[in-house]
Amino acid sequence: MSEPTAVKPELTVLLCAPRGFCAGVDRAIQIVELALEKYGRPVYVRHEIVHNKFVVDGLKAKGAVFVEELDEIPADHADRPVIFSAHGVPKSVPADAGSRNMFYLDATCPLVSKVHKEAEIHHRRDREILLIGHAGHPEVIGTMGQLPSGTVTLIETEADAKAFQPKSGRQLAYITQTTLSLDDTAGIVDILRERFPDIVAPHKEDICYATTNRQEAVKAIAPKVDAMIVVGAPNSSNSQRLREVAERAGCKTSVLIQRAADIDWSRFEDISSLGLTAGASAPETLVEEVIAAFADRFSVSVDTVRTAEETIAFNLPRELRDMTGAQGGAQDAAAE
Ligand code: 2E6
Ligand code: F3S
Repeated sequence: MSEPTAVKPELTVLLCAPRGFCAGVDRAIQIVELALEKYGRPVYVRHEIVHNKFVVDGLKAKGAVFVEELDEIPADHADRPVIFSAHGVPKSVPADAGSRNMFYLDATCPLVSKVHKEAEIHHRRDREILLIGHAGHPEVIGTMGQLPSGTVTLIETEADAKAFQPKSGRQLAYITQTTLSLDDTAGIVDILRERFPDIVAPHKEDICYATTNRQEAVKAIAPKVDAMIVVGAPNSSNSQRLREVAERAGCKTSVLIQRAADIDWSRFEDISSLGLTAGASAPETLVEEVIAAFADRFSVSVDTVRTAEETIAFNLPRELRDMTGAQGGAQDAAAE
């Protein structure tokens, strides 16, 4: 007699929308792909184009070579294109590439470039600049590197905001990293505003639309589920923030995983509902892989919970624009 088939426990998966790729990530990956198509292999990329191993490995397989610094590019390949990652670079990097006569394409997200421009404007207007962000993150290194060393003061925490002492009597201004926690940043900004009521704020929030929308979606779902999974890389700031947002919204089991193979099943034994989202650099195929892994163990029903619509798209660099059809609705950084 055959064994009775084990009945799988029921699991409702609430799928956050929006999730996954943002317009800046889409554009950055497209820049590498189109550069490979136009210029052949290898194409060099400075730093992970976006913080996702799956994306990086896929591009490596197509002929992209990833380096952390330009001097890792062999001298006999100095004529190959080099692409700067979506996170942005200090001014010294294009200057260095220029002095070596390298051809570069800049995949910096236009919304990061917008923050770079704000920094320059504040500097030109003789303001003392504070950058709210995480030390060591490439975006923070890139933004601080738009101005001479020592010009920008990094504020990471509320304690930093309380301890900050202006270096001068000049007007203060703050800018931020694009992928911060909305709530943490609001706390820091409140302290700065309380201490320095005249501090100049960004015209439009520096935390980008994708960060905002993904955090809002997690906030809506996290209180309703037994556990939350964020698909994303450990070095992805926006993905890490999503995991924290879920935890703070009351979800005790809130886990960041790169892909299905990383799931620690002991943490999901007794759940009947699961929230699922993906950071802005995580491909949808990895979300599908996670759902399939749960479907092997549970009788899964998936409900998408949409909290915002996203239609934004960015123009490609001029050198690559002729390679695709017209990009309806695409815009440059200035338009955002
Ligand atoms: C560039 C700027 C912001 O770590 P972080 O979240 O910044 O980066 P990724 O690559 O995970 O996400 C996309 C991105 C690129 N976000
Ligand atoms: Fe840009 Fe925001 Fe994505 S800054 S790369 S749109 S997460």
